[in-house]
Amino acid sequence: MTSKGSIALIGAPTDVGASVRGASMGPDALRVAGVVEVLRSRGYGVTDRGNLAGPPNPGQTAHNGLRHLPEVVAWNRLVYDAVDEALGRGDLPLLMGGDHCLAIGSISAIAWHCRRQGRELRVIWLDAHTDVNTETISPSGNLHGMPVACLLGHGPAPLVGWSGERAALGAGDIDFIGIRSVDAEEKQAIHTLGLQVFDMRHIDEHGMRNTMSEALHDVHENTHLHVSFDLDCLDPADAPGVGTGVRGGPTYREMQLCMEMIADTGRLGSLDVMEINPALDVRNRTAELAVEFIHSLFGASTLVR
Ligand code: B3U
Ligand code: MN
Ligand code: MN
Repeated sequence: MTSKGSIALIGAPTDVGASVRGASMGPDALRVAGVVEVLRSRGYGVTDRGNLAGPPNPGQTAHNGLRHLPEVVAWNRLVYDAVDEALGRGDLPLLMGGDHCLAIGSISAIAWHCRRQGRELRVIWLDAHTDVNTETISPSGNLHGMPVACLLGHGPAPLVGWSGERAALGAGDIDFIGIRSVDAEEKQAIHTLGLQVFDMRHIDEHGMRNTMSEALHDVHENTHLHVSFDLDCLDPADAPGVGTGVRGGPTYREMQLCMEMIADTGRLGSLDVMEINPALDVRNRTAELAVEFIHSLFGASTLVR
């Protein structure tokens, strides 16, 4: 197969934004599960850029509604630079987390590049949670519950404005899929901001096919599609290796269809694979599942070559 383009794997081994330790081992779990081989089998050139080296997890409690803010800023700065460099080289960046706070750095760098190139950024946020808390409303102070707020221009000042504008994303630029756990004040924020949330009830009532058709309906040839995949989007029965699993996620088949429909757009430009926690997993099942979904996201399907 001729090369379709090149993918840069970026490992960000940290859990500074999470409530539970262990997501720092996610990048190696994905490597062990064969992420490089699967992408190569799809005809991509793959360079594993190795792991970023940021500060350790100090294991502190929240200060002023935020836990580990300096460490979260430092890790996101490293992620921003690595994603920026990959995009500058013309590679498709695949961020291997690490907890979901790191999406601030990756999506800010992508937004900056999209603006420079006159491309429209659309984000598909696959998660059990909406991650739109801020320091004033978060019940936990954990920054992995706040990346969307930061990207919309509403988080703590040191994590806002990285894309060169106050907001890396407008409310209409992000679609949430698989949501089933939203904090009380977060719910308020979703309505105030006017976010498009396809929760599990929507998927139950309309099916994954209609849900994804709706989410992807305005993707066009100038769209850069970014997928931010939190593995806790899946049902914990299938994906036990996550820190904050919530019962009642999409089935394996539904998630495969979701990935295939994204692949069909041909507009996938970048990917985050987040929150895999090998310390809580069973024989690396969650990383292996992630790799199967990555396979579909990059175009594997039963009958189409
Ligand atoms: N909404 C809760 C829980 C949570 C959000 N994201 C994850 N967990 N992974 C919070 O702490 O903000
Ligand atoms: Mn998340
Ligand atoms: Mn989540």
